[in-house]
Amino acid sequence: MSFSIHFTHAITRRPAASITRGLRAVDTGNPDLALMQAHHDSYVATLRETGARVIELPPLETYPDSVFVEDTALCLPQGAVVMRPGAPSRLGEAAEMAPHLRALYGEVVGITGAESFIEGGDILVTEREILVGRSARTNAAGIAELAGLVAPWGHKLREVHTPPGVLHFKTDCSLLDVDTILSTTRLSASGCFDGYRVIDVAEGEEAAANTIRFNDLVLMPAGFPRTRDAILAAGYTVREIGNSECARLDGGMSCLSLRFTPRK
Ligand code: CIR
Repeated sequence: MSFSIHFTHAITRRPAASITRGLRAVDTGNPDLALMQAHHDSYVATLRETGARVIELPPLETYPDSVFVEDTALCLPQGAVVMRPGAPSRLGEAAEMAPHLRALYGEVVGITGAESFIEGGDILVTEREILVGRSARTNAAGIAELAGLVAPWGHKLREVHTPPGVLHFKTDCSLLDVDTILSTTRLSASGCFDGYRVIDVAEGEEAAANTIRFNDLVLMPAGFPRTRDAILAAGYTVREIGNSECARLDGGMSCLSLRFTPRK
């Protein structure tokens, strides 16, 4: 079993009505909560289809972006690291996640430096290394602190760059299998995936780059047929999930869950 693509558990959080105050780079109108909830239901059902245990947390009205649980923690087999989100309105979300991780993991540590900021969306875990993109949300101090925390667990960390104007490193890439990365051309052109097999998303379908490989399935946002066909042609089993409402808030497939196999 490969820890980067096979998981026994996931944690999600139902969207809150306050989602209309969620952060966004460009305002394309408020998300429709009922439609977002319907998409979320199908996301959770698809994760469960693989046999995983999915823990659905209740909505958290205080934090409009709290449906995007990925940003609150990094979950590795050896333990979990609670993040320090760089968006001030999201900082408190990490502490809300910590007790749920402690219930499942033997070891839970945290990013604590006052100047350290890091969000899970900037972290891509592959079988051989952990790539962390510096971004508007993730800084050098946060990356250095994370490197120190995961080194005793045997993980090597490599700092990379998030393309300018892109929210998170993983907005533009995802892992399809232990050797294969789906990426936008603007990111893969930087050479950061040299040594991996790279499948580029179709031109004009950049928003399809944020997928997740979860056990035997690849979950991808609906509406990107050329990229879907490329992933299918490469032999993966694909599930398309509606993402129109999360996309208004710059969110995608990876943002909506923490995926892991905890060691007690
Ligand atoms: C934010 O700006 O923080 C949210 N509106 C979207 C977070 C997406 N999370 C992710 O890519 N991991």
